[in-house]
Amino acid sequence: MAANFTVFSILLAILQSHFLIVSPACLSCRSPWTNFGNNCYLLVMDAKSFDEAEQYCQILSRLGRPSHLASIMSQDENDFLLLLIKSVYGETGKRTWFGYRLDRSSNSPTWGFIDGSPSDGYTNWHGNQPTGDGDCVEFFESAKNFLWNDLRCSYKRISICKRPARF
Ligand SMILES: [Ca+2]
Repeated sequence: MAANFTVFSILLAILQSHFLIVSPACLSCRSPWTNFGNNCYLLVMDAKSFDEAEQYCQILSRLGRPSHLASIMSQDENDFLLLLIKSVYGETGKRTWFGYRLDRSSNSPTWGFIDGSPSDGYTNWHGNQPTGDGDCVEFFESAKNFLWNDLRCSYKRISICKRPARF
């Protein structure tokens, strides 16, 4: 009986370790994508214009998991992206495109996330931004925060793609 119990314990341990290895959280983002919440993020280090950066992100879409320049819905998500960029570029980070721009399709232009996320909540503009000197938005490190600045979409920046994680 004791031997059977030992065998059972070993089998249980193997099963537990197996399920830990294949749990969805571990498979949700594959390198070089990084997981945060329900999404995966990719730092694209080739400097591109805003439109080039968005086109590149879209190429990385998968079935049911559209990829776009990243929307930023909270300070936590903003802070995560700052850490991601600092992990490559050091404490001063680097000026980076994300998926926020001025939509001029109506008579009254409005700022919005290009992945369609609701844009009536979180923003993190620097000082007196937006100053109206461009329709696209970068963020840059300032006082341990990652603040937003509008500028011309043709400027070349590194960028962040975002797509839903696998479940
Ligand atoms: Ca500006």
